[in-house]
Amino acid sequence: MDPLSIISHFRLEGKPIMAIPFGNGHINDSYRVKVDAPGNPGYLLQRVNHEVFKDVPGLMENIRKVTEHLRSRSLGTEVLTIIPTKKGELFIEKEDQYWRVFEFIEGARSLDKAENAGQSYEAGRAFGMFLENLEDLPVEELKVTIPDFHNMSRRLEQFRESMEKAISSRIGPASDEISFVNGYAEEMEQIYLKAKELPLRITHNDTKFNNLLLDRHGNVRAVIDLDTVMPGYVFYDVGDSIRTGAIAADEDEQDLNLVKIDDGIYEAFFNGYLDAAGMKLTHEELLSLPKAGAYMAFIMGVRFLTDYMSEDVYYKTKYPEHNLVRARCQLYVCKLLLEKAKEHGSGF
Ligand code: ADP
Ligand code: GN1
Ligand code: MG
Repeated sequence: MDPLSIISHFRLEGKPIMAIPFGNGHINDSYRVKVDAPGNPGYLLQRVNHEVFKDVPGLMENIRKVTEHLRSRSLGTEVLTIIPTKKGELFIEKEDQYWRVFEFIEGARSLDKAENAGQSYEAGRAFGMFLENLEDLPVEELKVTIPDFHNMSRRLEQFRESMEKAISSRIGPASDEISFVNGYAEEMEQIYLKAKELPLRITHNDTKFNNLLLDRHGNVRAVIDLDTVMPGYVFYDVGDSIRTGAIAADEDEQDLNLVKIDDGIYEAFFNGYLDAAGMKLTHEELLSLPKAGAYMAFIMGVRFLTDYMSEDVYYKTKYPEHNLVRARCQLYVCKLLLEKAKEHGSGF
C-alpha cells in the first residue's frame, strides 16, 4: 500500500505532501511524512512488522499506557506522541498490514554508536530514568509483545532447530560461529537461569544506541522504539546499550580488528544508568550488570546466526552474508565483553 494513501486516514495537521523512507531499523518500515502546515515538523509513519509482532493491538495499547505514564512524570526528555486515526484508533489495518503514526521529533539524530563518553553517560541516564519513571506502572499491565524475547534457552533451541533445516551452503561458511555458540551456550544459559531470580520490571528490551534521539549537544531528546517495552530484567537494557554504544565499530563490522571496547564510553554508560536508577536496584541486579553486555551480544549473535541459517526471514539484510557478518561481529563483541567482565571479577 502507498504510504501517502495510508497517512490520509490519520488525524494530521495540514495536507501530507511526501513520504520518504527513513531510519536504520531492522524490523519496521518507517517513513518521514512532510505536511504543508507551516512550522509543523511532520510525522513518522510506520508499517509495523506483523510477522514479528503478532498482537499489534496489544503492542499499541502498551505504547499508549507507557507514553501516557511517562508524560505524567516531570521528565527531562520528550515522549513519543501517538497520532490517532480519524476514527480515534491507535493504528489502522489495511490488507493485513498495520500502520501507525507518531509526531516527528525534528532536529534530533539517532546514532548507531556513541561518539564520546558524554553521549554515553546521557544515554545511560535516559534509559535509567526510563526504568525509574515506569516503576509505579504495574508490570502486569503490559502485554508480552514477543514471548521469550531474551530467553537464552529458547533462542538456543531456535538456533538448533534452524541448524537441522539449514542448507549446507549456509552451514559451511558459519563453522567458526557455530562452534563459538556451542562452546559458550551452557555458560550463557546459566546467566539466564540465574536472572530468572531477579525482579521482573518494565524494561525497554531494545536499548540499542540508535533507539535514542539525541540533540546536537549529545543530550537525549527521547527514548524511542517502544515496541518491546514489556516485563524484563534490568540487565537486558544495560547489556543491549553496552553491546552497541560502547563498541567502537558498527554492529555489522566486517573487520574485527576495528571492533574494540571503548573503556571511557563503557564506564560512562554505567555511571549514567546507575546515577539515574542505581538506588532502585537490588544487590543481585547490580551483580548481574558486568556480564550484561556479553549476554546481549551473545543472544544477538545467536539470533543473527539463526536467521542466516533460516535464509534471512526475520531481519532486513543488505547483502546475502549480512546476517552471518552481524553474527560474527556480535560473537566477537561477546568475547571481548566477557573478558572485560571477568577482569572485573563479575559475581553473576
Ligand atoms: P525499528 O523498529 O525498525 O527499529 P524505530 O521505531 O526504531 O523502528 O524507528 C526507526 C528510526 O526512525 C529510528 O532509529 C529513528 O532514527 C527514527 N525515528 C523513530 N521515531 C521517530 C520520531 N518520533 N521522530 C523522529 N525520528 C524517529
Ligand atoms: C532489532 O527494531 P530494531 O532495529 O531497533 C531487534 C532487536 C535487535 C536489533 C539488532 C523486535 O531492533 O531485538 O537487538 O534489531 N528488534 C526486534 O540490531 O527483534
Ligand atoms: Mg529501532
